[in-house]
Amino acid sequence: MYKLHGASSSPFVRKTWIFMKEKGLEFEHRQLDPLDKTERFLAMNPAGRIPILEEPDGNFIADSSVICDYLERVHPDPALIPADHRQRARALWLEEYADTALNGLCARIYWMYILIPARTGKPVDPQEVSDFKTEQFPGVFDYLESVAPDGGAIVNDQFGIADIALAAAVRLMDLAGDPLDATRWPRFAAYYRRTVSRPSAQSIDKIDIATTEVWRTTGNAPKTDPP
Ligand SMILES: N[C@@H](CCC(=O)N[C@@H](CS)C(=O)NCC(=O)O)C(=O)O
Repeated sequence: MYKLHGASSSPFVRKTWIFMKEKGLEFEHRQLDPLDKTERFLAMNPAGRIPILEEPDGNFIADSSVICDYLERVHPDPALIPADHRQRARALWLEEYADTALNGLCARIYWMYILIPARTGKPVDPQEVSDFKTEQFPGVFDYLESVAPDGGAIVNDQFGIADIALAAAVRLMDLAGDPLDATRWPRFAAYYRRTVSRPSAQSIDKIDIATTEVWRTTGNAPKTDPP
């Protein structure tokens, strides 16, 4: 059976998890603290980042985008990355945008609510959050609002990697307790809610919430599981 290594609060772990569930693949999840760079961790991924996929024969594959692309080739049904060249480029670009520009915002919100207070003992500063959103959110969320579908999926109405990556990042804001403003960005917010209501995404909810509680109370990720 596959093993998926990584702290489940990571949007990149979440993306890979949802992708594997949508494929109907069985796997065991192993917590792996991304900040605890043990020899074992660096042997799995010298870049010291999560997620890492462990194959049944002990082969390791790192990086959520590489893992998803690999699994798409090994398990082509159901297709989650379009075969058409142009649609594939669009889907992978949206995945990249989710992993970088969007994740940068959502992760910052998560840090402001969960990690910074846990590590400094200072409560969240609502003015700082509000200033950050006013300055940074429109550039990304106005764009996503303009491309979000009214119903269905974002690329060729075929659910896949772009929908998963976008939702995996935005979920950080739910976990932080400050969900995306659905009055300001109604179409994107409704589209996001459709993705996270899928069984594949709901299957990680409990562990995500539990992992966030560990970050909130200790300032650290859950301890790395044994191999
Ligand atoms: N491009 C990578 C990004 C992975 C990544 O940055 N993961 C973070 C956790 S969300 C990490 O492992 N950080 C550890 C570190 O930067 O030391 C992917 O898609 O897997």
